[in-house]
Amino acid sequence: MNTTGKALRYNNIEYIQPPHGFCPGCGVALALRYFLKAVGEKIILVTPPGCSAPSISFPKPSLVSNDHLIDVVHCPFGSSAVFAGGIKAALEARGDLETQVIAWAGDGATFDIGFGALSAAAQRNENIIYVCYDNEAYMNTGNQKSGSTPRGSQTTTTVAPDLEGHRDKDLIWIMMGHDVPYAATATIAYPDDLMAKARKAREISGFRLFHILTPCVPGWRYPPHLTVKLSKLAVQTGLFPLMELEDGDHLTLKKEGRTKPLEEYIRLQGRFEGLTNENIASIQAAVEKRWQRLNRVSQWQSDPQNSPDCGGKTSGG
Ligand SMILES: Cc1ncc(C[n+]2csc(CCOP(=O)(O)OP(=O)(O)O)c2C)c(N)n1
Ligand code: SF4
Ligand SMILES: [Mg+2]
Repeated sequence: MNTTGKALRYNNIEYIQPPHGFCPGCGVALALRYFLKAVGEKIILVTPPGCSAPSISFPKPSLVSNDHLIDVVHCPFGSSAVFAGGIKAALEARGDLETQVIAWAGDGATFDIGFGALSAAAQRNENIIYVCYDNEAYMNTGNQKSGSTPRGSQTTTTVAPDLEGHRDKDLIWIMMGHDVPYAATATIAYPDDLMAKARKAREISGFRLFHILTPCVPGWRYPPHLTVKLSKLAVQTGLFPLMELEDGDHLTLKKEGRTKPLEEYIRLQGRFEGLTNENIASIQAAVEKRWQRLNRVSQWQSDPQNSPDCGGKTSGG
């Protein structure tokens, strides 16, 4: 599936060379593989502490392009966006307008600890691509809850899932409030869609953000062969909508394909162990609430008569 409708232009080069440190079945490794296939030439990757940083650097640097190592900068945990913005500004000052600087940060580094830096870089419209690879917890340190951990999921810091007290943090919605040129969600179950969006983002200047769902085998507690299936189910159950945000507020929401019950996704993962049908119904209600909010925005744009500004009626002059 390719929701952008654009012809694909990506290559067959493998930019991640063994040995690398990702676990078998790691969703982050697949996301990075596809992302680099789309934008792998002339890049600098900035990555904070998290699973990616050690996995691409130990036992040896493993990101390779055209027989040379891709430049990777390991930055402090809370500063990926501003670090990348600084590098891009320095390149531009030296006359290099071509090299893309990509921040590649986990959900902890994005939703929580790097949130201020992310917001500042987005507001300044720094000319970078920011990717949040989201495995929905602090996985490199053993699965602590992050601002992206879903309702009902167990972590080492949330023994009893707090369903009623939980509040979501919607990264694309937050980006809408920053008037960014481009933001998109993607999953590794739809690589054509992911790569087409990455190619498209490469052609845009200013701040661009990706939110990519990346299942984690030990953290989500499932067998490694289910990584792609879970990524697909997250979309098919409506938990992780595929969408694109352009020019600050033009939201394209992929509405087709919501065909599966939430339970099918939840019951495959040990992190949701013990949830009752009632619990799942309450998660479903939260999913519907989010869809209603996203739908309202995408409908205002496709049908101005539905705009809250005109009370659902044409003004009539
Ligand atoms: C300022 C700071 N606090 C804590 C840590 C310890 N630390 C290293 S990786 C990590 C988890 C990162 O989580 P996330 O950003 O979600 O990436 P993931 O590990 O899930 O890939 C933590 C807490 C650190 N390196 N620096
Ligand atoms: S712990 Fe999870 S996110 Fe980290 S490398 Fe392993 S599978 Fe990937
Ligand atoms: Mg994480």
